[in-house]
Amino acid sequence: MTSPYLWISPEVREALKAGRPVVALESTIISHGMPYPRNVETAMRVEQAIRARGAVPATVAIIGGKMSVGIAHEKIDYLGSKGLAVTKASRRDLGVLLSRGMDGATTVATTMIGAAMAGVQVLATGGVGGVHRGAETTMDISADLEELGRTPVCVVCAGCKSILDLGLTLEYLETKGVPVIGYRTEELPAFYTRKSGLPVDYRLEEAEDIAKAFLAQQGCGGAGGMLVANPIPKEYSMDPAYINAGIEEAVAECRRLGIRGKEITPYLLDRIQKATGGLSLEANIQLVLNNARLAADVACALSRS
Ligand code: PSU
Ligand code: MN
Repeated sequence: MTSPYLWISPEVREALKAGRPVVALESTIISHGMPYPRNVETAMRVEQAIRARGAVPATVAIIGGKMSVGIAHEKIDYLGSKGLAVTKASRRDLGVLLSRGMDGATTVATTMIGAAMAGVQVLATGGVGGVHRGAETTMDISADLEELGRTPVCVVCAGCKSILDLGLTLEYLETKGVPVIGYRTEELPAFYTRKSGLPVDYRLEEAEDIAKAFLAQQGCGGAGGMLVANPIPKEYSMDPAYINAGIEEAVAECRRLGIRGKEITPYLLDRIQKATGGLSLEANIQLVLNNARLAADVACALSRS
C-alpha cells in the first residue's frame, strides 16, 4: 500500500520486495519505557539481535509527519534522548501528528499500524498494554488490545506486567478474537516473572508452529493479530514477591497522585524501575532481546513458507 504518510527505509523496502524476513519494533519503549541512555543502547542491541538471526529490523516511529518504518540510528538516539518530550502516539494520535508534520513514539498499537501499512507481519516488544486494574470504573483499556483485534500482525511480548489486570486482559483478548500463544509455556508469563497463574490459549513449541498458525489465521479472512507470550529467560527472571511489592507501591502512588490517561503506563514503568534499583531495568532489557530473537525466528519461518 502506498500512502503519502508512509516512509520505508531503502533496506526494509528491499527486504520486503525480496520476501526476506523483517521484524517491526516499537519506539514508545525507547522514549517512554526506559531511561536514557540505556533505552538507545537497548534499541541498538535489539536491532543487532534480529540481524544475528537473519532478519532485518524495522524500528517504527512517526518522524516529521510520516509513519516511518526502519528509522536510522540517529533518529533512535533522538527519540531516546528527548524521552518523555516526544509524543506517545497511539491510534487516536495519528491524524493530528501526521497532518501537522510532527514526531511521535509509536506504541504497540501504532507500530502494528505502521507494520501493516508496510507489509511487515511480525513485531517484537517488551510488554503490551492491556486492561488496567480498576478498569471496571476507569475504563482504562489500552488501544493495543483493539489493534490486536483488527490488524494482522504477530506481536511477540513477554506477557503483561501486573500493573494490569491480567485476567481481564485475557478476557478482552478473547472477545476480540485474539489468540494468546504461549511459547513453550502453558502459563501467561508476567513480564518480570515466568508465571502469572493464568493459562494461555495454546502452547506452541517452535517458531515454525507460530508462523503456521499465523498464516492459517490470515487465511480465514479479516482476521486480526496474534499475541505470542515468551517468558523471560530463567536466569533473568525476578523474585515475584519483590517485584510485585514494587508494582503495588507504584500503582498506589499513581492513584494517590491522580495520574490519568496515557501518562499512567510511563509513570508506572518509571516508578517500578526506581523502586527496584535498576534490577528490573536489566530484566526488561533481557526479555526484550529474548523477544527480538523469537520474533526474528518467526519472521524467518514466514519468509520460507
Ligand atoms: N508496557 C510495558 N512497557 C512499555 C509499554 C507497556 O511493559 O514500554 C508501552 C508500549 O509502547 C505499549 C504502551 O504499547 O506502553 C501502552 O500504553 P497504554 O497503556 O497507554 O496504551
Ligand atoms: Mn490507557
